[in-house]
Amino acid sequence: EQLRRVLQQMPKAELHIHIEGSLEPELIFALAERNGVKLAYDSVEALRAAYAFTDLQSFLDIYYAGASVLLREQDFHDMTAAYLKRAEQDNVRHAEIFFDPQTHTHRGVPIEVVINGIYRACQDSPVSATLILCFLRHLSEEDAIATLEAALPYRDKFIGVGLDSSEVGNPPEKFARVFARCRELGLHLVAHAGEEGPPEYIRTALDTLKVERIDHGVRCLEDAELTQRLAREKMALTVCPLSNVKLCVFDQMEQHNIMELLDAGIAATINSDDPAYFGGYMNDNFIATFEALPLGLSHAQRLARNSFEAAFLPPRQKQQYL
Ligand code: ES4
Ligand code: ZN
Repeated sequence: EQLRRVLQQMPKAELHIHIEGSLEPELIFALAERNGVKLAYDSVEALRAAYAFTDLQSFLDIYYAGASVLLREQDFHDMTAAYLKRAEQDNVRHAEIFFDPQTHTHRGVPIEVVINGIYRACQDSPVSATLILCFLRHLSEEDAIATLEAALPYRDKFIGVGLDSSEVGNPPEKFARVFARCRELGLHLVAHAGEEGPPEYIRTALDTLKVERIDHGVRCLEDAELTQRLAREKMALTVCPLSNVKLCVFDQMEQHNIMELLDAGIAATINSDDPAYFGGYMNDNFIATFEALPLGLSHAQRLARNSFEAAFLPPRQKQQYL
């Protein structure tokens, strides 16, 4: 119908995409072949059949296994180019792309291979694209600090840092020192919080890490005071509806709280998170959400506007979309 066309055609920014989560099974097998990497699955179909997740950790185990085929700069380039091509089809005009260097450096891949491959694809794309380096929160803060140091020769190739991987038991304050250092360096700061973790993690991400956006954040509604604060401070949440359903944060899309977030005055955005694993890219997320919930044209316009307002773009580049 008409709303569907509006959702597809409207210009939008994607602010929560893990580039390793855009690796489609077909590309995983092609790269495994190219690099002589042995996979634990016999076929594309067998791999895809394993994408039945019960929680965040059950997904992360398969996601890190999939990333094991990435060895050369060209591999990182090809993965990123494929994502950007797909994003362009969804009328994504700007993408802020997460990457997980520790997933690769811990396998012996040099960080410059990771950064240079991803960055070159961004430069070659008609979609505006910038990079956010994420620290794996299940690893130590010392490891995060060493990763930051190793990345600093490439400081001009990423605009910010984030925090991802296993949330529960790894609260934001575990990374207080490395985020303080990143803040001094003038990097933008974001963190996953309130996906599986409690509202308190959202509060410490704001107060201790001083992040500028919250990734997910959907559990904020369990805390009325925090909800009001997020609205008052115009703190953007990068919500990922298909991800939340696949990882059982919500049982079904009909139970998703994005309409409540918007109606509470929170600057929520819609994003794809790990589109190759969760069943869809940007427009798939918009359409699935709007089919399941009584959202209308004004919500669509609000979500698109929120995505550009929350983007880490210079005012002039933003204004052409606002
Ligand atoms: C992630 Cl959905 C999600 N949550 C936390 N960390 C992640 N890394 C990739 N996808
Ligand atoms: Zn994420």
